[in-house]
Amino acid sequence: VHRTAVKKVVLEGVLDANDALAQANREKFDEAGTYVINLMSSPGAGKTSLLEHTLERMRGRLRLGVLEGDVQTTLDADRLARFHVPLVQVNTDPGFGGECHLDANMVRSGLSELPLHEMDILVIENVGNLVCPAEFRVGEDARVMVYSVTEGEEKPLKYPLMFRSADLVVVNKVDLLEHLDFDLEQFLGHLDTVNPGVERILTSARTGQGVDEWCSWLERRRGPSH
Ligand SMILES: Nc1nc2c(ncn2[C@@H]2O[C@H](COP(=O)(O)OP(=O)(O)OP(=O)(O)O)[C@@H](O)[C@H]2O)c(=O)[nH]1
Ligand SMILES: [Mg+2]
Repeated sequence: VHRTAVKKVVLEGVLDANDALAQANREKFDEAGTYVINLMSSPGAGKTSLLEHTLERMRGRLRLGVLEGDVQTTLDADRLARFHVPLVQVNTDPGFGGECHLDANMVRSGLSELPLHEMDILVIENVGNLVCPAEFRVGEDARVMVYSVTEGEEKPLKYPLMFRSADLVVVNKVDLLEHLDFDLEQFLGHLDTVNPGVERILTSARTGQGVDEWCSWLERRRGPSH
């Protein structure tokens, strides 16, 4: 019990420091008029695949930029380079000790590489992880969680913070539903248990299903004059 109490105090201190930096990021985004999405999921749910569709469809509609967060490699940024949008990769290892999430300070370090004033929307692709990213605000306007139907119906109950803190849940890989025992209604029921009525969009980054709806959501959220 004693050890738990000590750990909690330390974590609260870390989160307070993070919140102050998140607020500083927030002010930068507001000043530039950039709407910011924190895109989170477990590893491999389809964040980068969805971004590939998004950058393709949004060409000429809204000016997007991407901050890619990964423990290592520039593989995701390399996949997005062909869209020629402002793009920066932030690696949490070695620069930040291999953290399993982006925090406000790591995002701040990436912002110096991005022309915020030329961007209507910045998408921050967080490190693939269903726990840590939800604990750290980075100054975002909205949190979008990508969930893959291959992950199992019970995940909202087991990882409630991530599902509860999402403004939108993108339910991806629905093209695979016919091959799985996955019970979509049961999953949506669990989702409503932890985050009642949260917005949801069913997508497939394989077939493109739901991508238009997702892009419309983005445009609506950003609004005409952010
Ligand atoms: N069948 C199917 N496969 C998908 C879909 N979306 C993504 N994938 C595949 O899932 C794998 C992981 O996709 P990514 O887009 O790299 O996932 P991610 O969330 O960016 O992964 P990390 O950044 O490593 O956390 C790839 O092999 C994709 O081709 C989908 O809708 N349907
Ligand atoms: Mg990715």
